[in-house]
Amino acid sequence: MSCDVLVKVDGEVERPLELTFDDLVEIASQFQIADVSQYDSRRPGGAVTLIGLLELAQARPTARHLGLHAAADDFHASIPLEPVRERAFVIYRLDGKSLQASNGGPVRFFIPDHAACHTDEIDECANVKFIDHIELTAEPGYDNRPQDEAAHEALHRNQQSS
Ligand SMILES: Nc1nc2c(c(=O)[nH]1)N[C@H]1C(S)=C(S)[C@@H](COP(=O)(O)O)O[C@H]1N2
Ligand SMILES: [Mo]
Repeated sequence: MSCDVLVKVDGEVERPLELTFDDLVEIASQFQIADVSQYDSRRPGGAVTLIGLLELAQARPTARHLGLHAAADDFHASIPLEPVRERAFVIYRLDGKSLQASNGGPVRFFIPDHAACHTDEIDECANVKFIDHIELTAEPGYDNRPQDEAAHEALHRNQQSS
């Protein structure tokens, strides 16, 4: 199981990555967050910082947007990179194991101080669960986050949480 690729990082990078659980665990400690509940008490788990992934992948200066793709439920967001570069992280572990789907695992993108849903490009809806692909792009990419209250409510009605 730990040899399965959980998330790939590609696009405007010098060194595309395909990361397994073990690869994530082995990322340097300066890029690890042992417990993300310090940022949001409702979120348990450990994470690696986005900046850590960008350094590993050697993101190019042309990388201006961040594509967050969840094939599992076909949910996608594309957000400007600069405002989240230093603060976003991906949650991937809980109690030494891979993060469960009930917590958005195996890999969940998270911006600690996000805006309320659809009030900003960088909103709570951009905290994409089940991400399998992080794509750095020069231009804004595909985004199917709900656009308005009705679409948002319909989405949440189909989900277990929130
Ligand atoms: N893959 C995926 N990620 C998703 C969603 C989704 O439907 N699918 N919903 C988003 C929306 S609209 C919100 S508000 C948050 C909710 O996160 P929570 O369920 O952990 O509270 O997850 C976001 N991430
Ligand atoms: Mo949302």
